[in-house]
Order: sequence, then C-alpha cells, then structure tokens
Amino acid sequence: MSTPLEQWVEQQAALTRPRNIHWCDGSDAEIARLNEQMLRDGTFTALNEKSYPNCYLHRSNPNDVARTEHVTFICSRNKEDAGPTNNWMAPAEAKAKVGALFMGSMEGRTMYVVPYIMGPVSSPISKVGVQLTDSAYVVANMRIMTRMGKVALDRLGSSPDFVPGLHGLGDLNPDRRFICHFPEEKLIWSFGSGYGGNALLGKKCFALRIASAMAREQGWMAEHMLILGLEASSGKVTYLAAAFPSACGKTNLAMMVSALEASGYRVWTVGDDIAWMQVGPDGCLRAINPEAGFFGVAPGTGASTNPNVMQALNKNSIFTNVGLTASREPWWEGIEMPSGDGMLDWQGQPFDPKVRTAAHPNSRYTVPARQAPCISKRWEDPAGVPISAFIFGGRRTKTAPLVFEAFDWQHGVFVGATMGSETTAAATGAVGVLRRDPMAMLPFCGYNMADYWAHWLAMGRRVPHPPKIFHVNWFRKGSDGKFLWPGFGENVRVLKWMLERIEGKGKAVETPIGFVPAADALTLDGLDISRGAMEALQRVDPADYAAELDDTNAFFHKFGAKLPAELRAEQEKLSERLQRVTVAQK
Ligand code: OXD
Ligand code: MN
Repeated sequence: MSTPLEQWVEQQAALTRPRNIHWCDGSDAEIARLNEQMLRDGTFTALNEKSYPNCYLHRSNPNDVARTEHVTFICSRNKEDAGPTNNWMAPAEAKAKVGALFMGSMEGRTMYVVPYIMGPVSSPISKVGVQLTDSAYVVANMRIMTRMGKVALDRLGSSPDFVPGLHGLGDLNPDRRFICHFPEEKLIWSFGSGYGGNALLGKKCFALRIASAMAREQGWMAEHMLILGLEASSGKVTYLAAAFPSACGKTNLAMMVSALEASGYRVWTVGDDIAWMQVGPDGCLRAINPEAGFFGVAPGTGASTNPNVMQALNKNSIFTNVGLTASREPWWEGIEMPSGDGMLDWQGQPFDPKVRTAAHPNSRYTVPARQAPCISKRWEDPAGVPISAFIFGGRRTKTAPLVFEAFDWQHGVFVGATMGSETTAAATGAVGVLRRDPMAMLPFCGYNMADYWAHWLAMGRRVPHPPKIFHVNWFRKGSDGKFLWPGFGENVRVLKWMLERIEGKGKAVETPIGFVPAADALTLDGLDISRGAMEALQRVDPADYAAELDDTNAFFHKFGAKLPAELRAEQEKLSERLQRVTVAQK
C-alpha cells in the first residue's frame, strides 16, 4: 500500500512527466553530487575554496530576481476570503490555468522530492512540508533553509499530515509565472520562477501564507517576524519578536552586535524572518523559528553593519546575483572590502558602475543559521522561547518617531494594522513608495487581512500574558536628507528601554500615539548624537498623524463591514487624542 505522500508524488509525476524522480535524503553525499552537477551545467560557479569553502555563486535569469506580488494568488473558494489586499483566483481556474503549464513541464528533467520540516526536528510546533521541484538550485537552498530529507520523512511516517507544494521552473517566462496558494486544501503551486521567495516553498508560501491560514483555524500565530534574545547585565535573556517589511533590516537587527556590550547587553539570534507562536503552558506566547538558515539581502551587509553574518557566510553558503571578484570571492555594494580589478557583475559581465551595480539590489546569501556566532543557545528549543514584546517597524523618512509603546494590546493591534513602509527591492515594482503594510504581512497573509486582525484581537484575549507592543522607525531623516539615527548596533539602546518598560521601570511620557521615552530614558552614553537630532527623532507631530489618519481611513475602508469594530474604535480614539493636543497647542 502506498502512503499518501507516495500517491501524491505519483499523481504530480503523471502531470509533469519528469524523466527521473529523485527522493532527497538530505545527506552530504547527495548535495555533493548535486553541486557537481550544477557546476557542470553552469547553475553554480565555485567560489574561492580557501576563503569561501563549499560556497557557490548562482546567477539567475535577470527577469527573475525578486518576489512577484502581482502574480501571487490566494485561491480560496470565495473571493472575499482572500480579501482586498491579495490577488485572487478561483481554485478551479488556477488548477486549469497553471495545471496546463505544469503538464509535461518536467519532460527530460529530474523531479526532486524534497521532504522538509519547518521548525526544530522534535518541536510539537513544527510542521512537515514536501516540495516537488525540477530545480537543483532550489534543493540546495531548501537543504540550508529547512531540516530536509530523511529527518522529515522519519517525522512524517505514513501520515497524510504534510503541506504539499509543486514547483516548476517552466521556461522562466514572466508571463507564465504564477505563485498560487490554496488555503482550504493547504496546497501550493508555484510555476515559472526560481527566485527564493517564489520558489523555496517552505518560506513565504508555507511558513507565512498557508501557515497564517492554519494558525487562524488552530489558534496560533504565523508572523513575518525575527526573534531575538536580549541579554541584560544580570544575564537574564528576554525574547522579543519584530515585524518589519522585507529588506528593512530584520536580519541585521536579529544579529546585531550590541553597542552596549560593555555594560552587559547582548543580542542572541533565534530567527531573522519568520516566527510561529503558540500559547505555552506558562500562559506566554512561545515562538519557534521555522527556518534553519538565513536568506538575507547581501547589499549593505558588511563588517560594521552585520559582523555576525559576515563571519557566518564564509563557508557552506550560496550567493545569488552578487558580483564575483578576480580572486573568485563574492562582492556587493556595502561589503566594506575592496573588490580589486577584474570583477564581474551579477550578470557575469565585466563590472562597469555606469551600466549596473555589481550586485543586484536584492541579491542574497543563503547561510546555515547554526554558523552564526550569535545564534541563541535556545534557537532549537522544541518548546519555543517566551515572547515578552512585539516590535513593529517600517521604513519611514518622516512622521514616525524612533520608538513608541502602544497603550495596550488592542491599541497595539491598531498600530500594527496601520503600519506603513516605503517599498524596497525585495519585490518587483517601484522602490521607495509609501504603502500600508500591516504587521509586515501585506504580501504574506493567506486570507482576508480584516479576519487576520480579528484573529490578532482574539489572540490577545487568549494569551494570559500577552507581549507588550512597540513601534520603531530607524529610518527617519532630518531636513538635510540624512538619517537621524545611526541604527545597527546602536538600536540596542532602544531595545534596552523596551526591556525596562517590560520590567515596569523605564520612564515614558504619553503622546497621542502612545508612550515615548522620557527625555533622559534612553541610554545614550558613548553615542555622538545632538539633542536637536534626538528631539527631531522623537517628535510626534499631530498634523503628520492627522494626514496618516486620513490614509489609514482610506485603507480601512477597503475592508468594508469586515473591519473589526475595535480597530474603528482605536481610529476614533486616536483622532480625539490628536484633536485634544492640537487644541491645547493653539
Ligand atoms: C524575504 C522577503 O526574503 O521578505 O524574507 O522578501
Ligand atoms: Mn521576509
């Protein structure tokens, strides 16, 4: 008798008609063979064996370098269940349209069966997925980003409890590219792209879009959040989870070398992109990182901005769309190392800054998390780590202060729901355009965002000790157009204030949008920042927030009657608080 997995693989093979089927065991011998094969067929270029042992460069098709949100679909039975912020396609239409593309698409190719676990191997919070793909590059990345192979098959046994994902490269024609999610069936179909966020199905497709739908049904949370442990001088570690849109510094924050290390404040990394959280027996939200690696944005990463990842990525790593120096080392803008002469750019052409940057702005490294010197001792704790605070943040040149704390859970959900951020190169489309990106989940929520907010509100009632909620903005600029806050390792100063608030100690003043640190509450010793810059960073301008209210009103309007009444009430309360200060100032 074949297992449900074997039956599904057989059906998909009948559709895609591969020449061979290879069941991945995740072994060293297997990946060595695949790497050899990719070196031979040009998918991989070997890097300097001395300085970057077991590392490879991959240059993708230049039309396939980022997530493609316009061809990402939620295929729920009812359009309303996808909501106004997702693209929707009826399941039958998606099956017909994309099924026709899959038909025979693996002829002459190998179909890899990639069983994987999202989360620590023995954690009850973890889940199994199985991806079928005709891309060896995807297999190599999945081996770093998940617990892949025999270990997952052993966990699954003959159970039908896995999330199936079918992935095919097709001819990489952007007009025949579809990333489809079937939340009722818990199924993923991705066709026509080899880019990580579209093709490593464990990541955005399963761990966020499908998992968010599962989490709502089952009473837990799947969030686009890093998880870090902040160690205080007492040695106690407090865990925080932070949601920022793509390419807004989650990896750098999660792996930060603290500017306050001399006073005993250190940061430990649990995860850099995704958190799965359940209510623990202690009444706290317990979080695991479902991933096993970091798929980080390379440009802007260097010894001063993220020394931890720089130490992690010089072995067993894959680099996608970066430059290649004459000594066969990877190079990107902001790496803080000389490139020397004779560098090739990410398209394999002699580097000419007049033509293009050396690395694509969304070029990536894929690195095993365990290689990071800052990895938390508890990063694979099967019970997860207890989360004491959530941090929301966006890339805002104006309006949002460095940090504020929400008044309570309901207000915090409103703060998350109205988050805005300027777009980045992680997705195709214009960069630097302000858009509302609730909880940094706009591209990743597998169902109607209004139902998602209702789920957040319900979780607040369900968790006996809910995390406090903060909002940060590292990106505010002064009138000279320069960033006001130095960011990176200095961000620990803001985290320290949060810790003090969690412990009921940090001093704060109330503003219409929430509590901000009192004038002397942030530890600024050793930091060269003027009083004027600090004031500008922390300014809450009622006129800016009134404009913000109009924008969020228009955004909320899209959700019609589905918008939770609590969020409308928070909107009104904010409006009243803003009016009160405006009148008082007159
Ligand atoms: C990512 C993204 O790759 O958010 O993490 O795009
Ligand atoms: Mn992300």
